[in-house]
Amino acid sequence: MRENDENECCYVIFDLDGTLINTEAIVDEAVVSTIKTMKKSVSEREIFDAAEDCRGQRPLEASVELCEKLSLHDVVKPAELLTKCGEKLQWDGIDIPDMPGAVRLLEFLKRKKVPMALATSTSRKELEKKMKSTGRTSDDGKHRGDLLSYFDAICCGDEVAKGKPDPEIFHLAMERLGVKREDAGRCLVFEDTPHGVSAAKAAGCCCVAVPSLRREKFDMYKGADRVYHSLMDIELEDFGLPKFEDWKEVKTVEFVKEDGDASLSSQTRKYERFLKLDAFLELTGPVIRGFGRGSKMLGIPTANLDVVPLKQQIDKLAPGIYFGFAKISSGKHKSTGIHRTVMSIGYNPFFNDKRKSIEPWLLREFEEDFYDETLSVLVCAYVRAECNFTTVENLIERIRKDARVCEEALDLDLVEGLDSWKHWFEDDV
Ligand code: ADP
Ligand code: RBF
Ligand code: MG
Repeated sequence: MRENDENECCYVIFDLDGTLINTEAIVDEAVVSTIKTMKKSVSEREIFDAAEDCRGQRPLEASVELCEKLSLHDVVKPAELLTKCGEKLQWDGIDIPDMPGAVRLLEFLKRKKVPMALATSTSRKELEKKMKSTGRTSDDGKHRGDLLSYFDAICCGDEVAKGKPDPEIFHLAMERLGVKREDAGRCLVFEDTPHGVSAAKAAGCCCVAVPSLRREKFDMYKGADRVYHSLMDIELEDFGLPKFEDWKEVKTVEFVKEDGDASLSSQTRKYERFLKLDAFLELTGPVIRGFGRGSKMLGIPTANLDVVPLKQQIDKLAPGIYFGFAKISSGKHKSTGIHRTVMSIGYNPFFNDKRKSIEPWLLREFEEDFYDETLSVLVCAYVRAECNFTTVENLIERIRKDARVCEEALDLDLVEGLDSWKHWFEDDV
């Protein structure tokens, strides 16, 4: 962990893949089309399901598990499957989504005039392909090519002799930002892999890790000064950088520091808080069956939605706890109105689920269940990262607190921008 020393960061260096952009869905597509040509008897849905279950491992490990799950041993070996999928991956002409929170972070640092560099292992040519604007735009109306416009320096893998974990690329980034070697500690590096963290630390930089390999042991990142679940959770002021101004406090719900929370910012926090999303997100689908844990173990029923057809949408969100609104738009409970909801979208670390789930708890009582009916959820605000708990009572208490954050924020009209979703509130209720 970072010592509370005078090293105040005033430069920021970013890794690209897995840190700022998300290539997961594109890799999935390549995997599906590769396997489809090898084994006709497996359906697309089976492959997507298996891919979802193998998520977050290193490529070869994921390939081994995929081959087992889909019984591919008679048609291909894991290493060969990997090569074949690699050949399918064409970056040009594809719109690659941002990692959740990436644009918010880049925009904020740019506005605060913090010099930034990109230090990517991708070659210049590959980078150009990945960044090529396809004419398609993301939610905020920006072309992908614009991502590069945030940086004062761009360093690619083919500009250095040794790749990460060697520090060379960070030395190059520092040189281009005009930072002397002895001032390396003034650079804050964002990385998603253990190799990247080693490289940044070997260069003498301050480094935060935001692991995208979910099953990587957290101690593989122990060289990092801090590990976060997503870019949404970064506390820039802990590193001497300007503090984000968009969190809103809920002054009726007291903040209690979790055991082992070493962040400096949490020492001074008094209240729970939430972050309104730049773009609200609508998630619609039939309510599916989960493990039945919600009501039985926690006394908190959650109306689960299927993650596979909603993958593209939930990729826009960091795994975590959110709140918003829900309505049931088909089935017996249709037209029961708009309900406030607090939900977890993620892997439920307390239960160590392999697969992501979307679990909205509607903040009202229902006399009977509504499986298979269509639920539409409007996700409006982020509350926190998912966490583990030592006891089930602590988990329950925390979920109930999330509900209070939601109730207070909505009672006090603290979430702006609901007007532009008028149609959603008026249709079908
Ligand atoms: P599962 O693991 O199958 O999701 P849960 O114990 O979480 O089981 O129960 C969820 C089901 O309970 C939902 O699918 C829904 O039909 C019903 N339900 C009843 N009240 C609520 C509520 N307030 N919020 C969410 N779901 C509810
Ligand atoms: N599960 C966790 O493991 N960690 C959490 O931090 C967590 N937070 C939750 C917050 C809310 C608002 C809700 C509705 C659920 C949360 N859960 C969390 C998920 C819970 O484990 C899940 O709903 C049950 O396992 C039922 O499947
Ligand atoms: Mg549930």
